[in-house]
Amino acid sequence: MIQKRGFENTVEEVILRNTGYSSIEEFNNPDKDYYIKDLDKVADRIKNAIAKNIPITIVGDYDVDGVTASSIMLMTLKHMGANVKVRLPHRFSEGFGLSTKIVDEIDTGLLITVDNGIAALEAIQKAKDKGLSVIVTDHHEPVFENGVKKLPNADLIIDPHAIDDQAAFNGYCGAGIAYKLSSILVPDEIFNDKMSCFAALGTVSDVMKLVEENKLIVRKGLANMIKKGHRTQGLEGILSRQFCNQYIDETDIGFKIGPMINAAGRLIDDGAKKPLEVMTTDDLKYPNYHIADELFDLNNKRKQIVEKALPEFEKEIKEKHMELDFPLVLYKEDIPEGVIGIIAGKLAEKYDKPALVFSDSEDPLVIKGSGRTGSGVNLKELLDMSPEQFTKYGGHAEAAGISLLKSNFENAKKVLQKNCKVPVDYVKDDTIYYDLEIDADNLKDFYEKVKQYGPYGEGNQKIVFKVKNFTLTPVEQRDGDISEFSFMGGGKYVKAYGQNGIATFGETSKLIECMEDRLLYDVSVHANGNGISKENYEKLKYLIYYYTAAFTNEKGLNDLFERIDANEGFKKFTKKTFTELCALPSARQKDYNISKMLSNNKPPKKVDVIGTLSVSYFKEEFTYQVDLLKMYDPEKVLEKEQEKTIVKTDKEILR
Ligand SMILES: [Mn+2]
Repeated sequence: MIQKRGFENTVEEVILRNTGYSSIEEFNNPDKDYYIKDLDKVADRIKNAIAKNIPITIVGDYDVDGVTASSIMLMTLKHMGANVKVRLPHRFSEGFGLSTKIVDEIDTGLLITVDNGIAALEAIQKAKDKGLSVIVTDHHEPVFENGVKKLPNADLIIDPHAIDDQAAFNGYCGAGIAYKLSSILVPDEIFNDKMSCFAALGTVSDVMKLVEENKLIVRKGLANMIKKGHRTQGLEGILSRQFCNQYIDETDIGFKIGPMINAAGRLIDDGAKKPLEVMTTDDLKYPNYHIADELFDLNNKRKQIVEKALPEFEKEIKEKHMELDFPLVLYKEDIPEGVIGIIAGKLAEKYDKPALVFSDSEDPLVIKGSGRTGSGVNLKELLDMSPEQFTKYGGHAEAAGISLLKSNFENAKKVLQKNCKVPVDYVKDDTIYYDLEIDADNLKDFYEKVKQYGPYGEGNQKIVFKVKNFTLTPVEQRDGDISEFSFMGGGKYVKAYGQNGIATFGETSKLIECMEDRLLYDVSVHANGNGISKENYEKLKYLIYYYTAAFTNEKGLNDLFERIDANEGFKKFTKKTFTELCALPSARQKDYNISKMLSNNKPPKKVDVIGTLSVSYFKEEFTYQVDLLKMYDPEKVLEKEQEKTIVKTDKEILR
């Protein structure tokens, strides 16, 4: 089913509905003073400590927000000449945030927490007892005991989320707060630009609402991420590894950059220090793409682990007839704790029911699990029904972390399945909703407006638009020309959907130009006349995957890779091979499918299109890309429904 959501008729009306503001002026609020009380005091305290050469230890966290917050604080204090180091918690052996174990390691000086600390009452008391000064900067919930809020015994606390009326806005992430502090401590524009990149990464990755100052932080960060000299050299390396160094949008953070920063911390106990080290490196000569290679490889490894484990779980579900289990409760040894949440999420989505996935922990008697909801079940409430089953648990309605005795797994599973019920009002909804119907001739105005109100994501969801009677024209085919595949295809991809606006509008040609540069650079680095190393060959495969993903289905890609392996092999791989391969039909299968579909319906063919728009930062401008949710012949809509012809977007394929 396809249905209009709401009665709104303009972009502004949809924005107000989605964000809950009563007027566009209030949503924009360009001159609002985003103060945080006590931030000056914190700044003075830090300046004092530096003046007296007091050692400073920053304690952050291992997720993207924790690492970016730590990066900001570390670089800021170093810039000020501080004697400073960072200690990130070890994911498996220590768990989240500041612990008494970490406090034990710090002999003297000033301890500053970022993205954690508000709930570390015991550890902070211990630090104070040892004579340390403690500054907490955090955005998490405080501890409540018998309904009474208990704050840590720190010298100063910044947590607008935990402390009422501490700030004009209380939705910052850890990196956002670190960024605010950094802006006071180092009022240097270019330095501040570099820090804004980290703040934007933390804000989007921690799924903060993209309103108020968060909106401004993310805009600023995205704009700087594509500017040489306004991002650290290390971050540039990370961005370039994901092809986001020249143009980027907010979803790239969530799907490409964030996962790469997270990967090391997911797989290695103290892995989070790797992205910290990379991101805070800023003294290399450009280009520096290689410095992020380790993170890139770890992220691929993380993907491989998930890709390998997922079918194993699915097989078990099938073999043991667990399809009707509700929730799914599964255990498998040897799966890194850091990826079980990803697996639980994928299973929950696939089976549309809650999924709890367990694997071994550092303690042989205890297994650790991660739960994700499905069918509208509140996971927190479910776990609260049988706390005696777990050694530790926590979380919220959608996601939870659980530890339990290995010997109690089967029993806990039974109890969970007995207690878990589908909420009575839950109905699975496959309807594709759109917000606005746009006339094909007005697309350009629509894009301009969409751009104004971004970034989109949490708290400001993308506007889904429908264009009726869109004119499709067949795709031209010019095989063998390198400028014709890949991102040149990006332009073509768009072109395939009509010439009324999308194709001819935007900065597609410039985008093509810059992608071509990147492509040729990568090919020349990885493949010279003497072939390439096996390691670089793997990277090159990924490049091909990336460049062709917009057109290629899974089978097409596999065909392509098989062909490379069988006929060429990495030893013979050259730029020429690359060019030839890219011209192969299998690399362009989706392109062909679209062409076929179009030529079967000799032009001009009118279709209805439902999609969202991605607005990427590019140089001083923007580029636009349509993420297609559905394209259908309105006359054959029923037939199409049955065929489920939802065309995947690049992002879905890459995911
Ligand atoms: Mn956070």
